[in-house]
Amino acid sequence: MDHAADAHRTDLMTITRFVLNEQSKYPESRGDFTILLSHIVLGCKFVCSAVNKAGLAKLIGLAGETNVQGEEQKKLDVLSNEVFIKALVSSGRTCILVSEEDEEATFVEPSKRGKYCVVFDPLDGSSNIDCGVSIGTIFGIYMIKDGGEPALEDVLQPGKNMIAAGYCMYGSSCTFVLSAGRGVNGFTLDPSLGEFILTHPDIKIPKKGKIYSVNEGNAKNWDGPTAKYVEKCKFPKDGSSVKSLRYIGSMVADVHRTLLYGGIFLYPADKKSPNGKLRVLYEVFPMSYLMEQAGGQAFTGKQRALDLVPEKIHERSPIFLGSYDDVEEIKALYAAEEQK
Ligand code: AFP
Repeated sequence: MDHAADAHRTDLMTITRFVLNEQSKYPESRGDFTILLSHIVLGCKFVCSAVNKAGLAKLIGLAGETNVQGEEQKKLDVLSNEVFIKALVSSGRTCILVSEEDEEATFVEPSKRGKYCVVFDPLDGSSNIDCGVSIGTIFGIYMIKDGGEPALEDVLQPGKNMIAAGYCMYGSSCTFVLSAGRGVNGFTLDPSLGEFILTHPDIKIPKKGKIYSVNEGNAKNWDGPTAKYVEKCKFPKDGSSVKSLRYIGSMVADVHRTLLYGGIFLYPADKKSPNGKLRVLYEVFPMSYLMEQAGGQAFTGKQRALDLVPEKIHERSPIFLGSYDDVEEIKALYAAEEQK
């Protein structure tokens, strides 16, 4: 009998236990972050359950229609947003919330305020919902700048100032990936326990990968360096192997694969969208933060992604992120273009 393996199987490291362990390394900590995180985790569990039922829900009424009880079905992304806003406000630890779903930032009323600002996309990849492809929630956390009144400047900070970031992927399993600035850890939801269990400790992205991930349908509008990079992935002239193309069109799923298998994810600028498509605060920054924490890199085509200072809450930026060496190659191509 393998007692060591048995002990491992029965000694479950839940996400709350993990964060409490981390917290105990900081004697001055009052547990606010742990409480905030438990509310984010609750939101993710709710969305996971709603996503799992989405196909079934079609039997009793489509989103936007009325179900058999005469209640209107809320669209999953609208519902997810409401759940997260309520969970975050009720944590009593937040002061400003920026959601992909809401044009304006939410300023939490003074009696429920705390010191954290949360930027999030409650359900990213929503065009994939109806065909059951993996989708996810992405979030980043800032600390309010000083003790004064919360202001928009508190969330218009460079990504490097985030104190934590993560995502939850609703796929064949429900996976929560988190970094609070000391590496990246992955947890998988055990549906029978209703708990996220540490399954991917200290994730490190391979230094170089064999996969590139991009929407090639936009190729005719790409700039020189992006076009050259993708050409090299397919027709390398330096003796290196060709790369495989994988593209789901759901950032959480594409980034999750990149983090575990290595490679590069690109959403570049193009002639039609000079700033790319992805949003700085709740797509580019959290994923860049995780990549750097896992030993990879994230680059905008001009600079380190986490150095960007957003001017607007829904601002967009091109992004290239993934394995250290792969991002290094695209950086060299942009640097060469600048020299011209
Ligand atoms: P949707 O939420 O509209 O499905 O967009 C998803 C997304 O923001 C991100 O998750 C994907 O990486 C990216 O857009 C896919 O964009 P393209 O469809 O243009 O490739």
